[in-house]
Amino acid sequence: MTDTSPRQPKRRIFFAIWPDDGTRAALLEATRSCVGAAGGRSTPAENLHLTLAFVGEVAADQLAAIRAIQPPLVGGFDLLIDTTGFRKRARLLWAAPQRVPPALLALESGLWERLGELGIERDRRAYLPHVTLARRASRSDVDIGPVHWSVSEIVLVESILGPPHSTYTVLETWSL
Ligand code: 2AM
Repeated sequence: MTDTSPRQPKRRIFFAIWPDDGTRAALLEATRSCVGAAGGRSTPAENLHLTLAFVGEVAADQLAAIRAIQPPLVGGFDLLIDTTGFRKRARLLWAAPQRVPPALLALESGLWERLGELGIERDRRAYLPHVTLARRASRSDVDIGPVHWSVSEIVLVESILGPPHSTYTVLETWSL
């Protein structure tokens, strides 16, 4: 018998802040020596981003509902990327703001509130906003110059896993 309800292919998605060309160039410039010193597999320039909410794999109907979300309009804000860190187990080198703006946290929690209404629960890990610079890296203690990142929109992104790297496609953009 023909299966009339084929399994929907799932898509891996997340909400993020994506740098514009100028911010991306500044991030690259500020982190070049740090990434060079840490070795490993550096994030391709076009993949640099800061994740707001990682949703994971969703079916088509769930994706449609997520695309229709109205994110909390917290207004534009500035991020100052001025530190780096290292996640030992994943050997992941990241850059981050030392001071996390309240608007960023409001955005993240507001998104999860809306996702919760769609039955999507967040994982329990604390939110640590960061830009992944390299994987399989070694620890680097090189400081980075501050990068001013003016945030005025957020995006919903689809991730297709590599190798060698994930490919990211912006599905939706919202102005803050
Ligand atoms: P990472 O770079 O620190 O691994 C796309 O994969 C984006 O979602 C990346 O920014 C990635 O963060 C993040 N991500 C992947 N899996 C995740 C998970 N289980 N929880 C939170 N963020 C995740």
